[in-house]
Amino acid sequence: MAYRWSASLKERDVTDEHLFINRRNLLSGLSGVGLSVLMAEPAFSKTLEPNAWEDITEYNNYYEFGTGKEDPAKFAKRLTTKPWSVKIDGLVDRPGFYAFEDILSKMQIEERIYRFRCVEAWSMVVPWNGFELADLLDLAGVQSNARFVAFETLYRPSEMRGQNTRVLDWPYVEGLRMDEAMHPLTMMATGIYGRDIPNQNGAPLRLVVPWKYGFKSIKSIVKITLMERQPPTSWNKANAREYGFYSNVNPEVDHPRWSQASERKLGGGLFAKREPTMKFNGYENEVSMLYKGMNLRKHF
Ligand SMILES: Nc1nc2c(c(=O)[nH]1)N[C@H]1C(S)=C(S)[C@@H](COP(=O)(O)O)O[C@H]1N2
Ligand SMILES: [Mo]
Repeated sequence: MAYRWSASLKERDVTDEHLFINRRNLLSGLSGVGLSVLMAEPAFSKTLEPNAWEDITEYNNYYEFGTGKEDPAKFAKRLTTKPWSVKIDGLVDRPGFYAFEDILSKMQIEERIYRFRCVEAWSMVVPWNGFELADLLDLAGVQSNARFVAFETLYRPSEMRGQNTRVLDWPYVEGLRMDEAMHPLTMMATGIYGRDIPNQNGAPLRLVVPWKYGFKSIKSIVKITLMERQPPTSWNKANAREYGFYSNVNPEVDHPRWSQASERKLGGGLFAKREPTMKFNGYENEVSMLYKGMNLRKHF
């Protein structure tokens, strides 16, 4: 528990439109483990109207299955996700292979409705099911000198046709700073709309970091490593000028090739109006303290 993130979440922070809290749980303890029962209830706000199942599962980025938005839905079906285990290693007390079924049985599955903002300036709202990354890391026991978390996607070219091309350096890798990883908004998703997460969305478990651009939310994770040094990340390796380590959603810092000031929500049709993008994707109250004093233009 020692490394669990604990901000002084105020009720006005957690009851705003972005994160609906189960009040009973909120009152039962904002300290320590109490944060793991932050619950997202069905959102009422227009801006958090969940997208349709089809929007969420038929328009994807998952380069292991091709670079087209329709490729993952077409080609991810043949991916075998049973059995599955996650290797947790590095600076942990209990390194080893954690079977997916065992992880599930130990985690408290909740539903959280999050806005999801892709770096390509589209967004959607997804009712995820899953658990906090912090709870998974607690299973392994994070050591005090760990400062970063590295993630790795499955490498299996026989089932992932895109891995036979060199469009990215495989396996796909991502990383978070320790406090980002322990933040209660950071989750491991195992479902959408109460159903198992489809292969194209990252079965059987993928990261969701709602205040960062979509590519940070790495899919089909097989390895998590706690480390002292900042780990490499796939998009930063592919193009360091365009993709930094932090990749926080920020309308004030444009991508070198396009504006990040606005976005189009999926499913609105051809004439959908663009909406202004919000700092930290609308989760500013919850996460801005993590970046206090940092120059976000430099650390983009
Ligand atoms: N392993 C892996 N994870 C990945 C990607 C990928 O190509 N491979 N694409 C990322 C990008 S760019 C986005 S926008 C999101 C898309 O998630 P979704 O298809 O569930 O909407 O997944 C991210 N996670
Ligand atoms: Mo993306």
